[in-house]
Amino acid sequence: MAGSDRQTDGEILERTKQKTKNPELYKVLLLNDDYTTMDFVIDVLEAIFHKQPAEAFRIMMAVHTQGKGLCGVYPHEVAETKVEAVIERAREHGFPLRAAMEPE
Ligand code: TYC
Repeated sequence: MAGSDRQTDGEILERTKQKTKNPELYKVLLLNDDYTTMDFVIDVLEAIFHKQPAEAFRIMMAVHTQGKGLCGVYPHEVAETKVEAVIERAREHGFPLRAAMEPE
């Protein structure tokens, strides 16, 4: 019994050392299209990416003029959830707005 106690202690120490391993990060991008309104894109940037109004406007214009724009950098699961939230909100409003993720 004393032996297995020691082994359990060892595993816990090992886990403590590894728990801060960095998650892989992904960029979430918005893509331009000809049909989604500028106001709706700004709404998405404020509601889903928590941007202030001036920053939301800047990103929207970057997407509009350059084809795509960076909305944020997140761990894989968070990035996936953001992309799905954009597509779902756009679908609810009848817009074809698209989002994508790529490794940082
Ligand atoms: N190009 C759109 C328009 O002129 C606006 C727009 C901006 C659409 C950014 C999508 O991700 C986008 N109404």
